[in-house]
Amino acid sequence: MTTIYKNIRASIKRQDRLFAVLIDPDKTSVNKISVFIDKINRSIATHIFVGGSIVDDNKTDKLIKEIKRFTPLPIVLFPGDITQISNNADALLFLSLISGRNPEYLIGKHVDSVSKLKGTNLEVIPTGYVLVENGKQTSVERVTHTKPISRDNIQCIVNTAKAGELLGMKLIYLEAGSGAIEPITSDIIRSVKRELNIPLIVGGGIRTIGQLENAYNSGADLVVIGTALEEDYSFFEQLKQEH
Ligand code: 1GP
Repeated sequence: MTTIYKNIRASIKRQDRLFAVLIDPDKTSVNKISVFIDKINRSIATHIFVGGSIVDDNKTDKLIKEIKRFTPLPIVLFPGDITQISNNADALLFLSLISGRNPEYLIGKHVDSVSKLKGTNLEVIPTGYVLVENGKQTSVERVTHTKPISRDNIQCIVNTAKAGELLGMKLIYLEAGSGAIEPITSDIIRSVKRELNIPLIVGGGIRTIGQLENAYNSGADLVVIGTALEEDYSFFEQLKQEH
């Protein structure tokens, strides 16, 4: 099954804006999830991403089962580790950290995950994950022992994203890091988008409607917000669906 990716491509063709709320199982209580999901359901969200850099074993699976009870939205794994792979999700961003040079996060974890993936029905979407420096060290850097690409080196960011596409990846995810001080800049998004023929995801540090709009207007096809919504549910008020 390749429904989710096909739907992403079809939505982009229609010039729809895609929006994912990121839920980090380590920061989210299963008991309170229904209230959060209700807010997501009433918002412009088209996808729910689930994952985090460091998550205790089994938390992800339990949380996804609970999320599914309350929403029809597709649940896409955005895993920091193999332990976060859950057959209860709909799809998996099979992330390769192409901004870094740590073989474990380029191919090692992927090889290790194969036997686990064999037993699932997950739609696996190969995704080039590009970490861009944002002014402070992110948990992705700490966990993966990789350096992000300097935000001033736009050519290197563009070439990295394009190399991902040429390697056959189906999505590129430009990441400033969860809770980043500065989101990915318009210049970077625009420059990457110009060269890409595959959908572009942008996330990290987006806290305002202005920053969200800016990401779309610069060329992001799907924007991800986690921290800002986790910390302040009232932000959902500005993300309501228009009826
Ligand atoms: C992190 O891109 C996501 O991987 C979302 O970042 O938590 O800063 O919204 P925030």
